[in-house]
Amino acid sequence: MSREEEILDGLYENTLNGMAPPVVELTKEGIALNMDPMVLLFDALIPALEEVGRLFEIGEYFVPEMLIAAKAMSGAMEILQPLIAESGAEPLGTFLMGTVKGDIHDIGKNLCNVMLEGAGFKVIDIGVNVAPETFVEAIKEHKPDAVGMSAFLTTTMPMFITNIEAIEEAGLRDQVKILVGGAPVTQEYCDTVGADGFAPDANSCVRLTKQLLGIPA
Ligand code: B1M
Repeated sequence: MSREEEILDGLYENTLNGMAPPVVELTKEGIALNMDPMVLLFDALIPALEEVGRLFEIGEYFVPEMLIAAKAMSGAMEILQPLIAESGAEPLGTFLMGTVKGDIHDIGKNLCNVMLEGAGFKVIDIGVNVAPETFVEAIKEHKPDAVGMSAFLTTTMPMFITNIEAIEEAGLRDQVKILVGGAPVTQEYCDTVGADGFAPDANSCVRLTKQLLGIPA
């Protein structure tokens, strides 16, 4: 097995087991060996978190295990983020992004932000557990071209409707394109809440944003 393969295996295993220090070390080593940050992300880190979710679902992992795995992944993301987001060009537009009220999941949202920045958007991240009035205030303040809302729980997905209603009531709906996403969200659900689009992953989030804003791919 090559050192690169060992690094991917090590990243997967250590993220799965929530071992933050080796995840950081292996990420740094991978970068030093010129491995593609996207390979580290999509071939090791994200699959590890998917497995964490599966183990949680079948009752082998509990919240603390999910939490330390997420922390381990975040350590790697801090290193990878600036490498993926390097751009330097004039922004294509401004994207305001937040996780809805009641929901504190942020890894998927952060990954979308990194890819959007990498594609040339200016991203304003208003964090997690974002109340409808905070979305409205942030739209007034930052005047984004697009607003992204993430929800990762079936119980918080209905906040999309509440947020969109608040944006409509504030008279801002026609000034922004609204995208929704997150693990349990579907195109059908997107259609029922009146968003402009749904993207299943970070790459499609970039593609869809460009499409909605009329920016060539
Ligand atoms: Co939570 N959790 N969690 N969790 N957690 C899930 C989401 C769950 C699916 C696990 C499971 O049961 N298999 C489940 C939700 C079930 C459901 O409602 N359908 C769940 C649960 C139940 C919970 C708690 C309720 C557990 C409890 O307390 N009993 C609790 C809720 C807390 C809350 O928010 N109020 C909870 C807590 C946590 C932790 C805090 C421990 C931790 C989050 C840490 C953090 O984010 N900083 C955590 C984690 C880590 C997970 C799993 C394991 C991993 C999530 C993740 O980061 N995935 C997750 C299981 C899973 O998803 N397989 C799970 C990797 C990430 C890259 O993917 O988030 O899907 P994802 O994001 C993707 C796409 O969705 C998309 O692009 C991203 C990149 O490709 N995307 C968008 C995301 N946002 C988008 C926006 C867009 C477009 C695309 O446009 C705007």
